[in-house]
Amino acid sequence: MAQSQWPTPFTTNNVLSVILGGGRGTRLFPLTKDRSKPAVPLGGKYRLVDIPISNCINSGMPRIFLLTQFNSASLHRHISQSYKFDVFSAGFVEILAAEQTLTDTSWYQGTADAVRKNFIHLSNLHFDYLLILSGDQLYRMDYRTIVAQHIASKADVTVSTIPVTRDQVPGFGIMRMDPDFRITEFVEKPKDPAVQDKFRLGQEWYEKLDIHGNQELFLASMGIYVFSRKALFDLVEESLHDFGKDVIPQAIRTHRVCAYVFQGAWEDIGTIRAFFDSNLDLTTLQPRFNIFDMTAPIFTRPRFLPAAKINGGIIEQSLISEGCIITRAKITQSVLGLRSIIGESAQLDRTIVMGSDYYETGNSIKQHEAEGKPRIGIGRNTRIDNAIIDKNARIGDNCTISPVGKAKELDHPLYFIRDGIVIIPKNGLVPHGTTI
Ligand code: ADQ
Ligand code: ADP
Repeated sequence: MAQSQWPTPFTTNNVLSVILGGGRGTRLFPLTKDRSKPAVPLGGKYRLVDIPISNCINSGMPRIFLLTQFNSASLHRHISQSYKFDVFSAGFVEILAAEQTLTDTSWYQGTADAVRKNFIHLSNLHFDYLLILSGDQLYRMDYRTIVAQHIASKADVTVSTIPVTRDQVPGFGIMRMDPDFRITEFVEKPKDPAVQDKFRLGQEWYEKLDIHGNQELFLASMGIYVFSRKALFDLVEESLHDFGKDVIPQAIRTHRVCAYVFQGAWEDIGTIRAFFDSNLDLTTLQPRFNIFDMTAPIFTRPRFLPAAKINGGIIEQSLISEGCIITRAKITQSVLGLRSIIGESAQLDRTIVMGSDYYETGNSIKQHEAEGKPRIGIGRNTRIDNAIIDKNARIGDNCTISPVGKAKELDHPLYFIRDGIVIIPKNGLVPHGTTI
């Protein structure tokens, strides 16, 4: 893996970070039905937004704005209870939700518009460089290296990039660069193979970037940008709504825009399939993303929950979070979130159970039983595969939940299927004996 040739900058006090927390969140629906995208639970105990926030903190850049279209209660609670900075630190995480003002009644029109609409909040603070980050990616990056390259190369804008294969090209902004890493052409999500051909990474870059093999590669934007202060205010004009579609293609014509090449593990987790696969990958023997790397920990809300209690059963390659209670169940390649209750003889395979926000009281359980309704958690003898069970769901006894033999996309009063994965929504109820 090529090491950066750029020195670490002297200070990071001059960097401000903005996390793009999500538009309407349609690609992660129904996980975003009752919450904003940054608040979607990840890896059993984290939330999506913990990834870029932790990267910022670990990079010594703790002044963070989180832009979101919709500020859910769970997001607000999570941010205010997780990120409490010392009085002597300049650190903060501030949520800026799309707001209607007397002069502007529209919501964010896109990523660049979201940043521009918050210029008033940014311009009040001291910064020389603005780091713009996406809110739905799983990776670990020391942002000091990209900022250092930005400064050393005297760029106005630096775009973080990663080599990708041709099948991935239609999902990304793709670019060409000159020998000094200056971006000369940029096209957003090209579908036409003839256009794609023009952007194939030249062989001379393979040695320079220490890439082995002859695989055809393209340089993709990761949606992570560094802007120098003046370039930001000059370039992000009212008529330009998105960074990838509008601002970057325009900027390469008038400003010095450079590429920073990142070669670590990086995944976009903005769709149900990508989100599901990335969560399950955490359960493998050698996950692409290492949650156990304590040199750059992933921070989240500290909770005072008891250890998980396992009353027997078989558990293979799974993540079991704090506060779970599992009774003689079989759990394989699954992620169990906080306070998950798994009933006797249940079988879970390739399933994400997000857990629950609270433990149900004995009275509530009795009352539900009297009404023939399940308690929160997974019922006895229930079998589930390839599913996401969102928080506080009540899954009855003797149920079967599987996408096998069903449409890849489906809306049903009890559940949804997206990308071939069954999703039981937050607070959902699946009666005893149901087959899905
Ligand atoms: P996309 O991921 O398709 O492409 P986009 O939908 O603009 O871009 O989302 C980028 C980030 O901004 C996401 O985290 C999203 O949730 C957030 N976002 C979107 N609209 C928002 C809004 N109105 N308010 C706040 N946040 C918003 C981009 C680039 C490509 C690049 C890929 C890499 O345009 O060039 O290759 O990211 O993933
Ligand atoms: P976590 O980060 O632990 O997932 P959330 O912030 O999403 O937690 O939700 C936990 C919150 O759920 C607690 O702050 C608590 O206020 C709330 N809660 C506690 N008991 C109940 C209840 N009976 N019904 C609904 N919400 C509850």
